[in-house]
Amino acid sequence: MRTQVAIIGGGPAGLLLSHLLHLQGVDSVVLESRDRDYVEHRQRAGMLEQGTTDVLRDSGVGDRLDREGLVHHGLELRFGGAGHRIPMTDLTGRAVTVYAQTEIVKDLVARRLADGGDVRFEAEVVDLDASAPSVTFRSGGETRTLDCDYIAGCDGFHGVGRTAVPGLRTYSREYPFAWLGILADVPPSTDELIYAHHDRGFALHSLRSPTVSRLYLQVSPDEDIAAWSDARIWDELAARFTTDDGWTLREGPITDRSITPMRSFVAEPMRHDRLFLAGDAAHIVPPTGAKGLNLAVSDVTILARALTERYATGSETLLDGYSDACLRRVWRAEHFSYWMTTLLHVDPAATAFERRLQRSNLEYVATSKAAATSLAENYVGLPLT
Ligand code: FAS
Ligand code: PHB
Repeated sequence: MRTQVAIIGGGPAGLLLSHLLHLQGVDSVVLESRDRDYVEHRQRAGMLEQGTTDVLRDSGVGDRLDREGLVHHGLELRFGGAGHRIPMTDLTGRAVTVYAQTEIVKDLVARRLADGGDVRFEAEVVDLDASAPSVTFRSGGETRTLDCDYIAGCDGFHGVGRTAVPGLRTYSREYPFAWLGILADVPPSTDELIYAHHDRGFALHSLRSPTVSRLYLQVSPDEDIAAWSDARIWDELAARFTTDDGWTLREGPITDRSITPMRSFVAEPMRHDRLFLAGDAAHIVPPTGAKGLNLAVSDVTILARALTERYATGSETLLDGYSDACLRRVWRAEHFSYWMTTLLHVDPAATAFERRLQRSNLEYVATSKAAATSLAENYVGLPLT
């Protein structure tokens, strides 16, 4: 088998790359180890930067996003029994959109297949050669080889792509907490996200639609999810969102729950020979800054431009600059995600002095226009240059 670009992984990064390349007449094959149903229903991100919605809309897969996405112009920081709104659009002129990652994946799979795209599910890549280049995958009990000009490793944190880069430099931080995330069939109790800092721990009220809420609780990294009954989850959420003015949290049936570890991770370089890493395959951010999915989109937008230039003009200038171009944006998002995480979570090992500094930081962001603008600018996302 042969194609121009072999794409490992059918998550948002791999599917969007295949779509953007198709629009520029560049062929690709997407190899995804899981089945379609699993990939389309795996609960993950839900907050889109302005740049991400622009890329999806401009590339023709934004119709349902425009119909069903919820545009937000602000968010709330809640601590000390009171809420503090950050008016992001007033401060930056840009907005964010709530639209679940599951829906983006469904839109991209449907569009790729409608355009005659070669997206193969239950096709696990078991080996790759970044210089040949070629990938070896198992599908339907057979082992096959796909020859190509370039390989895109869009296979997430636990994929094979990164293992094929010799001399990789990695940078990481593990956090002493995790997130217990739930999906609930209850109308959201807020029309903008609430990031709550409470002595009992962090909590986030997000949403998926006017009838479905998405909420997160800070728990310990080795938390046993079986120890959390629905009643305990709602009680703990209500406690952490408490305000002096008696704000109430609506409760309802919980339809999905999971625990997500919190880590920061960056692998450099994001290119080795004819192999290019993108998305979670190269970097992980704690979800507090809502950057994971958005970074995956910016990586493949930069990679699609570089591959398109290569096929259109023969020039490899943008390909040679790919890793540096992505890493500038990655480290900005890493810092912002680390900063939001340490601003809002309770670190069990923090000293009394550090807890007071954290409180002062929260009050500064809630009262200083300059500090609020910095948060807003990073949250809505810096323009994709
Ligand atoms: P993905 O991990 O989405 O996709 C990689 C794909 O490659 C997967 O489908 C996998 O099955 C496939 N694959 C792996 N190995 C393969 C192989 N050998 N052969 C073929 N295919 C292979 N971000 C937020 O902003 N908010 C959140 O709430 C949030 N929650 C998250 C919860 C979890 C549990 C995780 C892991 C991440 C979460 N994120 C969240 C971040 C998330 O949105 C990621 O940034 C995003 O999925 C990255 O997309 P991809 O890079 O495409 O990787
Ligand atoms: C989500 O809606 O899943 C979400 C939103 C914002 C975050 C993390 C997750 O920071």
